[in-house]
Amino acid sequence: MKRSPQTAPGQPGPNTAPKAASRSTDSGPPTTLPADDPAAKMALQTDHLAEGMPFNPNKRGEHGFDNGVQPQPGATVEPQSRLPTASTLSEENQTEKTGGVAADGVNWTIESLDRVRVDSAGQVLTTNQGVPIAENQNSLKYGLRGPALLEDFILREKITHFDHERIPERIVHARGSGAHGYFECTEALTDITRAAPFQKVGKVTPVFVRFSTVQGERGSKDTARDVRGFAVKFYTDEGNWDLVGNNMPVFFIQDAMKFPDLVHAVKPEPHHGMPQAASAHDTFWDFVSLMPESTHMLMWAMSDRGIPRSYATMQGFGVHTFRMVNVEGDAVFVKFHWNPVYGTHSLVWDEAVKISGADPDYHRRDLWERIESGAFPEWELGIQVFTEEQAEAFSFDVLDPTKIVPEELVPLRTVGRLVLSRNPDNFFAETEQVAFCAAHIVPGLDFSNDPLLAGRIHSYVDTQISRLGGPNFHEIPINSPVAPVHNNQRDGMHRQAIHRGRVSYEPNSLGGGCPFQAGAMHGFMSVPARIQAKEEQGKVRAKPEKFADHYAQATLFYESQTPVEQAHIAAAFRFELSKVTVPAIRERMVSSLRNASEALAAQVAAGLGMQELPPPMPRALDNPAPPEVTHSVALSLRARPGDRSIKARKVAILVADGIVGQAAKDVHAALFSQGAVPRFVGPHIGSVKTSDGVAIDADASLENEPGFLFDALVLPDGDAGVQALSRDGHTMEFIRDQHRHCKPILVMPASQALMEAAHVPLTLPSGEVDPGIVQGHDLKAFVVAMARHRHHERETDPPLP
Ligand code: HDE
Repeated sequence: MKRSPQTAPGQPGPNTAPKAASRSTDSGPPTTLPADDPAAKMALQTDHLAEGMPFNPNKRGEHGFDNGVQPQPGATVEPQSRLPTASTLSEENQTEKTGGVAADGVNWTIESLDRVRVDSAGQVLTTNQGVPIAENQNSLKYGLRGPALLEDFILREKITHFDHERIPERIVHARGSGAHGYFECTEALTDITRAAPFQKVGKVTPVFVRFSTVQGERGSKDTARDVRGFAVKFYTDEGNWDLVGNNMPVFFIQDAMKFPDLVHAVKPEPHHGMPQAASAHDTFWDFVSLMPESTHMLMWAMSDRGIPRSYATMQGFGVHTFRMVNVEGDAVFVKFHWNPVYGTHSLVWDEAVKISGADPDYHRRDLWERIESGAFPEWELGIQVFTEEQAEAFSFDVLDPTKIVPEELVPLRTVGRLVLSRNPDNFFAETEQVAFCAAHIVPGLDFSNDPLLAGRIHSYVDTQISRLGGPNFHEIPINSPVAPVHNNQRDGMHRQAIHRGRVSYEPNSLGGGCPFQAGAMHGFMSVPARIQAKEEQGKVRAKPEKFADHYAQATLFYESQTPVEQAHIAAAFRFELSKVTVPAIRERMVSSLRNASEALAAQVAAGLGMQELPPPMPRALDNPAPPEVTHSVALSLRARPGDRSIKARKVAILVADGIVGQAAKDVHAALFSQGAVPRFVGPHIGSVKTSDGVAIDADASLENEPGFLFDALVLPDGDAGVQALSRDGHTMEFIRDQHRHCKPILVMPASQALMEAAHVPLTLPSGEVDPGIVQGHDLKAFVVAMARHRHHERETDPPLP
């Protein structure tokens, strides 16, 4: 890997100042950032670049015959540095693993992408054949007012390429966002696997990660209630390993045979194409209520896990049971878990609904901004390792993807960490064209016989062939391994490799026998996994007996939630089923829920106005084995609060003419220094006349960034300012939403009046002190309140009037 001359690998670069995340991709100049901050520099230099061209000086010259035959070169402005013309700040950010500021055109993470990065700064416009284009404003015509000419190859090339700019979106997981980073091994696993990333403590493997929703189309909202994809491509020394997982550890179905049915049921209904990015409709609930094995997954999807606050605050899971294999060929079973360092945090439903309107890119923006500001998302990799013999004894079947292995039964071992440290340069080239595949594993890993996994092993390559236009999608830079590729596969659409020689078969002598098979020591080996011959092991379409227990782990999940989480699950079922137009489907679902939890079923039924509960659904298994674990703390989101920092959390500081400027600035500086993202929000963007003459520029307005987009709220001091704010209905909505969504609020003395005007109580419904509302100027207490994220004790269902 190339390194910048200033910095040795692994050493912090010159750019060591902590980059608190006070940057935003939306509204307002970040005038409050220190001038040496890369984000501030980029904003300032971008502004200068734009200023350098106050109008289009070529416009006049586009008219008339004489101008037409003598076009002028386009106007250009020299950027002050490479910053304003780069896609991202990533090369300015340093991490202890990837070193300091990268040299021009160098990625710290995946060097193999460098050869295809294009930087047009200072370059002349050309056709795809590299021919310089003299004039890019008009098509070629016969005379100024005459017909356009077919010979205009420049126009035709441009339009033809444009006509084919879109490619088919993914069948599922169409909506997604990705980032580069690295995986670092923190515990060597040589005893159980020869997989390259786990061979040495400190070993770094580059990765590309794509997060996604499942149901919605490519342009759909980020905050839909849905499962999230969590797909990690490891560019290992021995080829690419894709761990294509989700943010929930189980799935709706047990066999690949049912996947098209599930997806058809959850996607928009085929007659009218509605609803978009939502499971709250007839066909989904019709299907799942006829498939009781989905009950466990429904619990997860209806929990707050279905509406994460951020990709950085959700867990990831490999879902299926996999195998690890050591050099001796001994295999163990393994489950993969990604645990976020920032903790597991979610939205509340009302907030998710509102965000989807105000900012459909909420998660995409959040991921981008975290990485640009250096608040890199990070996860620990935990594994659960168990033997085939142990698995035999479990009450459930480890091949069943609707079952977890409780952490109380097989504890988690933390063996590495994943850090996302670089945004893609180009969304299409990287995030859209990345092709994950459940079949991509490397020596030292292997599959289990999970029948859902088996279908996936086939499916992913197949879908890429039509989505990415042929069998050579592995050569698209984002997909190509850093390990060298040598085989006798040839030709096909869009082939990049230029193979030398005349040999494309094996065995051969004309190529000296190369490329030759690697053999057991170096090559990928499947675990023989011999099954003792049994009479019933002929060809069969059926499931193993233990798969028939559909409810024990649904019950385990529900019983392991805190009361607040349980209430949210009930509310989600109520909401989703209330959207179902067929009463019999609602009843069927409630009858199934009775087998998982009578209390939940009763609450849901009451919420749906059912007079009486339907009888419990008949079970597929009369006497399931008693579960080993009946309560698992790890299943609650509360079990992983994270590092309790306030890093990357967005805080609105309301401002208006007449507020006390210094107090607002002090809060801003204090929050900024702890890595939060404070933003001044006023009735309009731009300058605010404070009572003490301290200059403040509002970054955002009450209108363009409503309250529910922020994690916390600061209400200012200064009577005149408070009065101005209280005359604006937006302020009232802002405060009410913050309160309703259980977020921390700092109320400076004059703003008591704002709370009153918004009819927002300073105490809890019980009359006790609301720990999420901090009065006065007590910033320390406010930061403590923020570290808790939300104050659910404030919540009522329905919300306060
Ligand atoms: Fe996928 N899945 N899936 N899936 N899946 C796809 O591949 C499929 C399943 C998952 O960010 C598709 O490239 C079948 C489970 C993620 O690009 C497709 C079955 C889990 C992503 C496909 C499953 C996943 C996909 C669509 C049942 C969690 C997005 C486009 C046998 C462990 C990856 C594509 C990205 C994408 C098929 C079930 C996760 C059609 C047939 C279970 C995260 O190939």
